[in-house]
Amino acid sequence: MRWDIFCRVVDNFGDIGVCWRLARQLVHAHGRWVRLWVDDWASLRRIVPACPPAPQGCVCDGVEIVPWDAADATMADAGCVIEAFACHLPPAYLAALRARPVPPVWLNLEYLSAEGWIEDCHGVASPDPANGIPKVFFFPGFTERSGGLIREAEVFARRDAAQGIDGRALWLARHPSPGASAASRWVSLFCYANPALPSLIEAWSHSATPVVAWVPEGIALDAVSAVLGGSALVPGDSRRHGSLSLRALPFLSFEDYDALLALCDINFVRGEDSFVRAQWAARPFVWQAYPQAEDVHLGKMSAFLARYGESMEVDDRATVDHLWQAWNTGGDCGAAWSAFASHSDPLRRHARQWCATLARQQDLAGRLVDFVDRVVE
Ligand code: TRH
Repeated sequence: MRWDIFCRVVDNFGDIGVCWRLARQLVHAHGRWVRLWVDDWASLRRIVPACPPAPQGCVCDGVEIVPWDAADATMADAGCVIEAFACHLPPAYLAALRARPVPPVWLNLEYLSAEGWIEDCHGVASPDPANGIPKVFFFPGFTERSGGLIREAEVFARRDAAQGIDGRALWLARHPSPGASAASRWVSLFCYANPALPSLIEAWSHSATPVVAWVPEGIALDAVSAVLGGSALVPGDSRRHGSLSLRALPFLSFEDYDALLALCDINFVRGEDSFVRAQWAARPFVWQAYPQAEDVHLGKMSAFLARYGESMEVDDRATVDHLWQAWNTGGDCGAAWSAFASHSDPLRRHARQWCATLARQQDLAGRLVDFVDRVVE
C-alpha cells in the first residue's frame, strides 16, 4: 500500500522538514512505500541536497519525491493520503480521489501544539463536503491522547555519541572558530527576526562566562549581522564581541543540526521541528513560537510552558517564563538571560527528565501507522 504525503511550503523549512522526516521514518522504521509531493523544490533541496536541481521525480533515501505539478488523476492510487498542514490536495488528484470506489485513509496532519483542545480534535473525522469521505485530523502533541512527536529510534544513541568526551573538540575540528573554547558556554541560535536580539547579544558580550554562539545561515544570521554591524556575516565567519565568540555556520544537515543541539548548553529554536529536536537534545532551550496574528502564538507558548514547567521548582520555572516571555514579545532579555544561565544545572536536569518522560510515549510515525493499519484492517 502506497502512502502519499502532500507538502506545501508556507515559508522557511518547518513544513518540508517535518514532512521529510516523517516520510523517511515511515520508509525506514515501518517499511512503508512513501511518495512525497512538494511544491517548493528550492526549500526541499536545502533539506534534501541529494535531490536533483530542477523539479523532477526522484528517489532519495528510499522516499519517492514528486513535484506538486506532476499530480494528475492517474496518480491518486495511494492507500493512505496525508495532507500536511491542511495544504489542500492538487485539484486533479482530489477529483480522482473522490471518484475512487474505495477511498484511501485520508489524514490531515496538523501543526504541533501543547494546547489541551487538540486532544478532543485528534483522531476526529470530518466528512469531505463533496461526497462524505472521512478526513481525519491528526494532531501532533505532547500527551498520550495526541498524535505524539516525531522521534527516530536512533535519536538518543546519536545524541549520546555526539555528547561524548571529545564531542566539542571534534565539532571544533570540523568548524574551526578562533576564540571558541570547548569550556565556554555554548549556545545555538535559530530564530526569526526578533526585536529582543540586541539585548541578548549585549548580555552575551558582557557575560562573566565566555559565550560561543553558533548561528546557522538564514534569518538568524542576517539579524545577528545587523545587530553587530560591519560586513554581513557569511558561513565560516567568526566574530568576537566582548565575551562573545560568534561563529556563522552553513545550513546544516539534519544529523549535524541534531549534533549541534546536543553539544550546546542552551539552544534557541523556533517553529516546530527544531523545537522538537531541542527536546530530544535534552538541554535547556528557548523557543520562539512562529509569530501569528493576534498573538495566537503566545497562547501556544504558555500552553507548552504549563506542561514543561509543571514539575519544575518555582524559581526555575520563573526563570524560564521570564526569558521565554521576553524572547517572544521582543522584551529586554538582559536580566532574563543572566538568571536563566545561572540556573543552567537544574534546568539541564529538568530537560533530561522531560525528554525521558516524552520518550516513554509512542512516537508520531508509530501512532500514524497503528491508526492507518486499524482503519485498513
Ligand atoms: O523554519 P521554521 O520556521 O519552519 C516552520 C515554517 O515557518 C512553517 O511555515 C511554520 O508553520 C512552522 O515553522 C511552525 O522552523 P522549524 O519548524 O524549526 O523548521 C526548521 C527545519 O530546518 C527543521 O526541520 C530543522 C532544519 N534545519 C536544518 O536542517 N539545518 C539547520 O542548520 C537548521 C538551523 C535547521
